Amino acid sequence: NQKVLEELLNQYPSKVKRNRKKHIIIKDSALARQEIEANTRTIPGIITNRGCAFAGCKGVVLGPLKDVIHIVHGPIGCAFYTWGARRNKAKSEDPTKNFINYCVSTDMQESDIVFGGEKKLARMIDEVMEIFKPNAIFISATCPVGLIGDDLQAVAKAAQEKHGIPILAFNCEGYKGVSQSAGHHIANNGLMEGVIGQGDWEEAPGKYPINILGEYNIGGDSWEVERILKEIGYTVIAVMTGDGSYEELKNAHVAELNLVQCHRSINYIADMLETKYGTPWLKVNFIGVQATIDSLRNMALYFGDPALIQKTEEVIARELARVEPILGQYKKICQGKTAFCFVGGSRGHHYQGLYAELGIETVLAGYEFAHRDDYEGRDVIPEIKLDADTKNIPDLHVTPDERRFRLKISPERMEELKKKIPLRNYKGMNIEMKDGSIIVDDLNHFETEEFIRLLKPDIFSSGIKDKYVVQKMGIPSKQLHSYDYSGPYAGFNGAVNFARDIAMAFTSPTWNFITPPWKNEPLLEGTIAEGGCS
Ligand code: CFM
Ligand code: HCA
Repeated sequence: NQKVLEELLNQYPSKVKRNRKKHIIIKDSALARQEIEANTRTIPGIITNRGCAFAGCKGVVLGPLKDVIHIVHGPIGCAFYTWGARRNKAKSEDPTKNFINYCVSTDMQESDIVFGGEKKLARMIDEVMEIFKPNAIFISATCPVGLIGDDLQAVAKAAQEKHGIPILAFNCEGYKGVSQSAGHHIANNGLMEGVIGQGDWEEAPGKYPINILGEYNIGGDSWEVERILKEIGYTVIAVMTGDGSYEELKNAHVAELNLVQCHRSINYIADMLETKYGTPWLKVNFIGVQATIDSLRNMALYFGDPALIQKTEEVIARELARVEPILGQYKKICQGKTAFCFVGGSRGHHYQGLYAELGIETVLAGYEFAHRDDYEGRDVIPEIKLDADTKNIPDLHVTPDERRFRLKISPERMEELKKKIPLRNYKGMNIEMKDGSIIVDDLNHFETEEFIRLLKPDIFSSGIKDKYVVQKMGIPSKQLHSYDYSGPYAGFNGAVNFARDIAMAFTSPTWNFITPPWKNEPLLEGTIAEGGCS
């Protein structure tokens, strides 16, 4: 693979080669450590898959909150981009409080850019109040708003006084960071300051109260996770933010444990909740059968109640007996195949376990916008150099809540448990990858095509921006962002759905009609002779 990589990099101009080289590694466990460059600026024009800070804030973290009206202050294209494409599902007991299908925007025009958009935004808030009466309004900024200097915070404050509901403004202009990741951080800070802890609950309404962080209910994932957890006996206080709501989130402080599924997008809140309320967080992964089982066992161990541990084992045994025979059938089709697994900030890692369960080896993986700790593990955090782009979004200064801070477990028990379960910890993707596999940060379209040509995977998984290019190369492509209109893929039922969809991708007769370019004869044949023309 070293040769493959050299061949690829040599096609770049030398400056680009120097840059990209730092973002690509070939896994070699003989080396003490392998550092990867991540969370730095993309080379302009290289055709990255990354999105912007607005996408990370409004589109990813805030957007799924269903009882909130999300106003996109900006040109209509930015709002349109976040309208339903992510497939974060939501249903509500009260249908008048589920706004998930709406897309609300100030639709800024040239005149607003010239004369300012604040008045238009204030009018829009009045209109939203008249039509929807939401539990809260969130305003998200797009690039031009920051460039012309509209004061969102002032508009939000005045409107909040006028209408008497929480109105929060997020300065998540697209250019605020090098990717979606900056937007996650901005959203985390805003939710922590303006939502979590605003409720008046002093204790949880049921046993084993937990929050699920970094679970966005894409294709119904969180419904499957909640099905399992509720059956075991957990009380889910809030999901952040899949099928979530302002109403749930404001009481999230009463949980005894915070689960973290996608660490990249929400580790900031997980840490802040521990500092403020004394609630530890546990890294979980509900993608894949074994990962789901491990997560359930770790949770039971944290609470340490024998009845809970027993119920956990009962549910695991029953679910396994149900799904294993079905998975076995699909495995026969998938066994021995290879995959590329390139997704945003955590799925590039999480889906490898599920692929492996089907007998599929991941030969190339990476993230669009993850940080070094998502690749190399949390231990590396103190070494990460903070550049100006990162410092752009400061960490909130959080202190223990005078009234509500309570250590949920003693420091001794914490130390003991940390040896057994990933409390406050995650290991990173690289550790689990096989020697010789390729790890790429911020993969671009040129590298996608080149790596496919060189490694010829049986399946490619990424997003909408590269899916069709790859399928035209004759390789089935599974979107691991939107799940291609399918899902859920989490939990036990999700593993079955995923296996079915992947097996279907391999067996589809479509591929008989497409010949990959490298299997074709040269497009031009013949000799060029001087003189004649016939
Ligand atoms: Fe987390 Fe996500 Fe992901 Fe992400 Fe995203 Fe997404 Fe993703 Mo698309 S929060 S980092 S910013 S798991 S939207 S639900 S699929 S890139 S890998
Ligand atoms: C985003 C959202 C996205 C895009 C997916 C894709 C998602 O980054 O703004 O490129 O296919 O999951 O919907 O990541």
